[in-house]
Amino acid sequence: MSSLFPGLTGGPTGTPDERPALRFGERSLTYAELAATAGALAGRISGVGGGSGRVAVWATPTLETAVGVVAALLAGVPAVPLNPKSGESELGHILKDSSPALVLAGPGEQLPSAFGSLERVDVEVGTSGAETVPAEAPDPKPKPKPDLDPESPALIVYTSGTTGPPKGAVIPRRAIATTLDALADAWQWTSEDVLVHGLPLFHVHGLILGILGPLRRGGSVRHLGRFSTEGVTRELTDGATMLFGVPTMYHRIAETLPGDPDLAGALGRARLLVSGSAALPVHDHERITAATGRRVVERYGMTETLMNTSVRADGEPRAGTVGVPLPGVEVRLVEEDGAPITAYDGETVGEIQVRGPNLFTEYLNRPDATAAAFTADGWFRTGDMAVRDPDGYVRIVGRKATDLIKSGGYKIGAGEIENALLEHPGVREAAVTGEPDADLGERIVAWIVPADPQLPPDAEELANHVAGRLAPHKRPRVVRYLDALPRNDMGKIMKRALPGD
Ligand code: MCA
Ligand code: AMP
Repeated sequence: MSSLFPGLTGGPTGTPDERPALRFGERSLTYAELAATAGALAGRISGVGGGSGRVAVWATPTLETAVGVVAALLAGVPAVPLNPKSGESELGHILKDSSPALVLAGPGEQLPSAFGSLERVDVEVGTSGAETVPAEAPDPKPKPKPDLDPESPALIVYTSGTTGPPKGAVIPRRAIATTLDALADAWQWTSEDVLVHGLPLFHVHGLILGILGPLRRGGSVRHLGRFSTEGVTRELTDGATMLFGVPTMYHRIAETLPGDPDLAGALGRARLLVSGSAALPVHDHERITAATGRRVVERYGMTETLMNTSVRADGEPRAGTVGVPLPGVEVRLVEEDGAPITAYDGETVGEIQVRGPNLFTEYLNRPDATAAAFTADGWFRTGDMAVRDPDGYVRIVGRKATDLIKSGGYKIGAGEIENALLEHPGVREAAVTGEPDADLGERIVAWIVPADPQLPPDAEELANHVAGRLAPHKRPRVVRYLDALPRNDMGKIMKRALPGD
């Protein structure tokens, strides 16, 4: 397989040059600088020992994270991006499950005690021209290891299920290359494009699409560090051509637009505005189009499948749909019993199943879960429910599992939050649901039976408890107290019977 990044390793675009590759705030790297910096680090971590041969990456929204991941990919060493706000129990689980040989982190980063004595390698990134080229890397064109199998693991990305702790989706090099090339076709994405976004770098959206995407195209990315409408305005006014975001970000844009003509002007200049990770409500689509004259394009993906469908840049934009299957991706809808649905009638609802080179390989250490996720003939069961319009546009209408919550574009399993809540001494019983939220899509609601009804733990305490164990985005935003949870004859909690749910 050819290199993941022809612009870094030589190829049709030639030797790495002075074109911009990455920019985070005031700090940036050209292709030549990135090739030298990541190439030197790749040499250092190539063939890491320690059993698994994997490296963890402390995935802050920084240049160091991008360089660390690129170095791992150049070295052919699987990288495990870690949410730097992971709580102790989630981080402990991921480190135990993925058993990295070392962790890559920015020089100033304080790592939590969960890392124990794990070897740490600082990602040193100078950003002023010649200083960035380490002496030991005279060749400005790092050679990818020649024996890199397209099926070999590139990244292990942790994703929540309905119950239990997150699972590590093993994403091969082949999936990254094919998904990014399919998106290039759908979006007419080229080396001329300058992407702006403020997405986290420990998930597929921000890392694979948002960092590796521009680098594979030979274009550039400007990361905002943290999403803000001001940052979007600044970068789109200053030459950026594309914006990626989750619906919460577009909702905040839609809310800001009426009083912010500069933001409207900046969005109006963009070549492509893309939303994904959750459904963008039609109302937000409409408000953005009314204020800017531009339509937001939605694409549909998953950690396990990377990208499946998209509204094409050269296709008819249609709010409320996720477009058509990407080149090379087979998408079908099936009945409850697995029978394929042949209707393209905009009405018949079925589960989306996907097959193609964009798929992950397996869940790390979870052959049971991997087997359950695929049909006998290799279709991946997404759990998303959809209909298809007569011209093939897919409309997602819901999700099979009520125990999966999408909040701010993050997938969150009800079970892992319930388990965390049950570890609080003031909680006797707990159930977690998602309820509609204009900003987050869904907000996490915790239903609690307190151990002592006279002294129930307050909402802030429970939110902090969950944030500290799992991650802040998994904390309940609302806590409701009950005397008992509704249960069926088998003792199973009946979430649909919760008041107001
Ligand atoms: C609040 N904070 C706390 C607590 N409460 N920290 C500790 N303990 C607490 N109790 C902190 C937060 O960490 C955060 O810190 C700040 O307060 C604000 O938190 P919050 O209100 O939760 O966040 P927000 O700023 O409102 O975030 C909205 C957001 C975010 C920016 C849209 O949800 C986001 O980045 N979403 C992106 C999700 C994503 O990338 N999903 C892709 C996966 P601080 O201020 O330091 O930040 S899906 C995927 O990859 C598939 C393939 C796909 O299709 O794309
Ligand atoms: P994750 O497991 O975090 O990768 O999230 C994947 C899930 O996000 C999918 O299974 C969908 O439920 C949801 N998703 C992603 N993109 C979209 C979209 N454009 N519209 C609706 N849901 C989406």
